[in-house]
Amino acid sequence: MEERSIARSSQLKKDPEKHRARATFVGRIVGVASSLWLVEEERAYSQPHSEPFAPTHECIAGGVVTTDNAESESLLAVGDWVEVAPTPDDERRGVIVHVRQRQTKLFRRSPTERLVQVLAANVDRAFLVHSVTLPHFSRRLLDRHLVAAEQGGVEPIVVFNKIDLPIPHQVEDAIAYYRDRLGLRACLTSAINGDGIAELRTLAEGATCVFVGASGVGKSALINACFGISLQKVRTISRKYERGRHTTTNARLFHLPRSGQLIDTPGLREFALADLPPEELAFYFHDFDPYYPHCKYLPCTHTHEPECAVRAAVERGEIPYERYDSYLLIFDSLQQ
Ligand SMILES: Nc1nc2c(ncn2[C@@H]2O[C@H](COP(=O)(O)OP(=O)(O)O)[C@@H](O)[C@H]2O)c(=O)[nH]1
Ligand SMILES: [Mg+2]
Ligand SMILES: [Zn+2]
Repeated sequence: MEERSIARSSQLKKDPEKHRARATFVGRIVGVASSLWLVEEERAYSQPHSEPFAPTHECIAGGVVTTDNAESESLLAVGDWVEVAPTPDDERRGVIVHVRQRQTKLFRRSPTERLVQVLAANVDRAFLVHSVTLPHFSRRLLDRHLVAAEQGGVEPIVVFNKIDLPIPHQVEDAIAYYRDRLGLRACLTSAINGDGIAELRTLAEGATCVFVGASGVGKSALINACFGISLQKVRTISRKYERGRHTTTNARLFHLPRSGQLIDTPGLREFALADLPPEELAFYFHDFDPYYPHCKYLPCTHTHEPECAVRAAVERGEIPYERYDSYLLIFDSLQQ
């Protein structure tokens, strides 16, 4: 969605209250269709839902949109709470005039712009969806997902999907490591035979949850399985996903029957971390925590310093080499 052309708050420092006073309701962005933002009214959140969708207003971002969020972030994202002014003579339409402060967010570095791209805003949990095979499991991607979730204040839940297929040994080891050693909440699922779906649904209850993961891991299939109906198109794995279409804007929010929301996001070809100085990366690798105080030179980046306790732990096999390797790769990418 074209948002760079939209004037932001700086123009409006003079009289922001007057600008916002045009709004007649508060709503939440739940998706996008034909370049229009779909906004549900706030009252849709106070009642249980019999349908996954509530009625929406199709909104444009007004000529001027003020925001409580940083200028370096996406102006609008699915999950945002926005203030909307009506369009004369058409109550199903509207103009977004203001974006409220995001409480949490899941974000990455935009692959095309100098921008922190918010994939979903105001989410409580992130289901980090990885398939145990097809496409092959990537520890490095999971490590980046975990950092991003913590950065944005979102609780991570690792979903290992496609467990109906044979699980490679290294993936078994990884599952044990992330769940038992790192103590993360993990869920083993199959959208095909229904394993783990009830648990997934329980974990999503009463919260706003975003599903993120590479293309083809089964996000849409899992969401469909949670609802028991086909809400989202499930792609055939053989089809190449279209290049250049990694906007977040076809993310979509659905209401669970009792309470809670699920947000599906499109498969992302890249997931680069944003807004993270390299020297802070180690603080997100919690298996380094017990060793860090014993590094000789503090602060220590655990990359080249002599008598580094983290590196020693890797050499003794107490931290898996793959985990440290992924740290080094992310560290390098953050330095660029
Ligand atoms: N064997 C197996 N295939 C799955 C499972 N979940 C999804 N798939 C298949 O994986 C492909 C991609 O699924 P999709 O939901 O579109 O992935 P998304 O890109 O993450 O939304 C489809 O062919 C699905 O049928 C699963 O648990 N087991
Ligand atoms: Mg999908
Ligand atoms: Zn160190």
